[in-house]
Amino acid sequence: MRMTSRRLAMSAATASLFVPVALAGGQAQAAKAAPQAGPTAARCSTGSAISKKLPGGTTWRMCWNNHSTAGLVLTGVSYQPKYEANPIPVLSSARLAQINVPYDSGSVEYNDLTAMEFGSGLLPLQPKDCPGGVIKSVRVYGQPVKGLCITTQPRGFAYHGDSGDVGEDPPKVDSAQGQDLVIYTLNAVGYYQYITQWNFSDDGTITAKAGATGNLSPGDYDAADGTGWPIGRGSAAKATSHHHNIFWRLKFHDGTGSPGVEQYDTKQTGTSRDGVPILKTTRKPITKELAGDAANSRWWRLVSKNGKNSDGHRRSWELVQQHTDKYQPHPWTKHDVYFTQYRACEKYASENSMFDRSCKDTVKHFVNGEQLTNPVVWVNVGFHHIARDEDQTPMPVHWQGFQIVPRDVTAMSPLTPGHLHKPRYNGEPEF
Ligand SMILES: [Cu+2]
Repeated sequence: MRMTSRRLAMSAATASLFVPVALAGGQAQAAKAAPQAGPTAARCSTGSAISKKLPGGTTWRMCWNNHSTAGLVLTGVSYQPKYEANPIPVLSSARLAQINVPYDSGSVEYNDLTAMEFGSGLLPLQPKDCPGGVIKSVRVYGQPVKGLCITTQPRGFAYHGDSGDVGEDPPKVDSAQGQDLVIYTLNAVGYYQYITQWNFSDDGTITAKAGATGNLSPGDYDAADGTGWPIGRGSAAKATSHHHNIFWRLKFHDGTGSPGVEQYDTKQTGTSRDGVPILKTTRKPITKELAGDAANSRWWRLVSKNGKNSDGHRRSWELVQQHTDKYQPHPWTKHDVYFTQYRACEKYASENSMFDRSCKDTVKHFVNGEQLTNPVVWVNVGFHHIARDEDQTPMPVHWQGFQIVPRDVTAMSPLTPGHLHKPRYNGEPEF
């Protein structure tokens, strides 16, 4: 049970005029221009540009805004690693598309974006909530809320290696620690507070994650039906178990057009004479809309039709999903990824019709056999929350998410140190 049921509002809350940065310009029309980002950086409305050069030499650029339903929206995301003369466009749009919360007891189901006006639940951040960063103001119901953190964080080892392994003489030990540009908001939905976070790493990896914190709902300590976990002394009070099915909606754009989608599967095809299994990897172009299921050794990538790296390989971005507890009963939450043909009215993974009655209602309905020439990617990551004593109080953050990893965007790692960033170390080593 949740207390909050906010009034639905369709209008986007726009960024306030706060600290215009280098890329700002173009005012109101800029948000429309962002999806058309070409080889140069996207133009953002005033105060909504982010441009950050990380210590490893990689620059990430994008525009941000807060939508009253979807929350944090990133547009015109580009990546410019060291040695690249121009920004490489990656995503024209990236945001949440639903947080679906069905209870195991069957008592209730929430759609925390569409029914709870997620983006208007933006909470203010204190300086200590955004260490080393900048907190930007966001207008919610006409009032400024200092609710967007833009900062950098260390991410541990970027690499460690011995250059003798690739033929350098004398050999060197190379090591580096990595850094992320980190962008997040905190949104209240009833007793829960969700962190919507994006990490942009110096090696080109993008990590989308949602964290749930706040408090267990006081009204949910009633699980006489056996679908909860005892919280508190003895077993008098049981918190009802539930799923958080979180959808992200991604639109890739490489600056020249929409990329294609490919699915890769690796399977055993035989056994060698030495008794070692032989594995083959197959590529399947996804040319029609698809509700895709994760499987062992299966992955998908968005691959540019035109853009190639300096090795002549087509640039692509791989989806990396890890653990998920997707909710099986609904056709719109039972699949891991949905690739749908772009339609402007298809905005949310469920309860979509509430915004346009002529539009289909769920992402499962969006998959209806169309040719996939302009793909929208819907990533579903579920978390089955069986509460535990340690969830009180406040509840420690539990995270769910996925990554977007560059595959052949550059000919070598963008973090390769200068003494190894040479043709002789790209490909088969020469000794
Ligand atoms: Cu939960």
